[in-house]
Amino acid sequence: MLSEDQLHDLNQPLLAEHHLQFNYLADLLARRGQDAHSLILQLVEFQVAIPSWALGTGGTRFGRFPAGGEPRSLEEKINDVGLLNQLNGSSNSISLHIPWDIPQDIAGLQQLLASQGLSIDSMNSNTFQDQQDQAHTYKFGSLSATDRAVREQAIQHNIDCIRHGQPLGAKVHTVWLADGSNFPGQSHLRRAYLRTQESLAAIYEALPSDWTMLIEYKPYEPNFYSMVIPDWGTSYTLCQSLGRQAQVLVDLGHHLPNTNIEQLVGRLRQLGRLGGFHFNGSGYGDDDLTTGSAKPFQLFLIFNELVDANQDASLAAASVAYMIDASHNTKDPLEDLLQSVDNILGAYAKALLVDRAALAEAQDANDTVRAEEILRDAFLTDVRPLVAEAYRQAGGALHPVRAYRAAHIRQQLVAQRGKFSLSTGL
Ligand code: RM4
Ligand code: MN
Ligand code: MN
Repeated sequence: MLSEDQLHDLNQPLLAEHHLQFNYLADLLARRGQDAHSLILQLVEFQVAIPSWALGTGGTRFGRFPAGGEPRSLEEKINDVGLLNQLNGSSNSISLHIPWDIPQDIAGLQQLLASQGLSIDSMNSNTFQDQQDQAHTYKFGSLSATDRAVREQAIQHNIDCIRHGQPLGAKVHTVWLADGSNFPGQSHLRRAYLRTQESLAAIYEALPSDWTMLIEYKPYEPNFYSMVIPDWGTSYTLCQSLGRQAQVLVDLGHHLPNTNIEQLVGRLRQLGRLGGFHFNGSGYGDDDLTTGSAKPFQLFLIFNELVDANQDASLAAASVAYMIDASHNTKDPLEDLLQSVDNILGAYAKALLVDRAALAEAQDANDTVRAEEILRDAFLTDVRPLVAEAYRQAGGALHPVRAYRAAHIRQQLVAQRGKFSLSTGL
């Protein structure tokens, strides 16, 4: 953990320049009728959960290059998220994947979470890998399997995830289903859907009344001919059949190239079924790169839809769970997460700047150029001083990545945990 004094000292050399930039931006925004301080409050409030499996280096199927000092236990993973949250004040919860993170010492974990000001975001089930002591294989699917015993095992695993999360205060269960088929004819497509629906209904039945069940979709991988839940439409129909506590989860990397993600986000929000996000960057598919690294404009457009919907009085308020779902091979995973959160907050801040009244006017008048210019004005505003000020007001570092490096955090983690410690995950 970093001390308050350390954070203060890390910020000190950056303060003069920060004030200069912040005051300039605040004045500029004031001229446009926007109040920097109320924007900052919204940024401080915005929290992005960190998945336990992003704290170690993720590999590709070709190789893995560990960073050193990776967390070896759930406790160490929580400590890493605590560190991130100290640096940016924007990551106050952690998502767990079962069985990678089966909680053992419940009282100890509760205490650790409380001492770090963290909570558990979501429980995530894993029926895409076989575990050693498992009776039945998921080679041919889990919730959609033709064999009832396999389905029952997968249902039970999901229920166990919920049970593991309850004493830790989790309120969300996320299902990502790897089920599908690799060859035409291998699986009866409609029946696979129906079996999945039935299995999900059994899990939903066990869901506590104050929990949400998030259903993720993905068009390909690990199955390449068909995935049982390939798209948001399928996920949406499953949620509809389950009940109000079931919601669609949008993982930015789970779309085919060129999908208009912001549009489907808007649709789901309008339909009252947008339950959560897995943020990551993607060039081709499930690449799990740093959020907003290659397509910052797309990330901005997604936030633009979210902010627009939130300000639309005709839509019911939605509680959307925001999480990063990334897995890095080349970067220090903690630096990557700090960058992702930074890009997410930047996109959100820019979306808050959009002049919505002027945009609506331009849209109604079919003034294409004016409408696009309004979005560009917001997108091209350098909001970094706003985000930095939000970090500072939350007690964090003006520049989290720089502070992380200046405090030699990775070196300390390597010294504590060793050069070859490996975190669970992909
Ligand atoms: C999947 C999906 C899930 C995540 C696993 C590890 O591609 O994104 O959300 O739990 O990876
Ligand atoms: Mn995901
Ligand atoms: Mn994924």
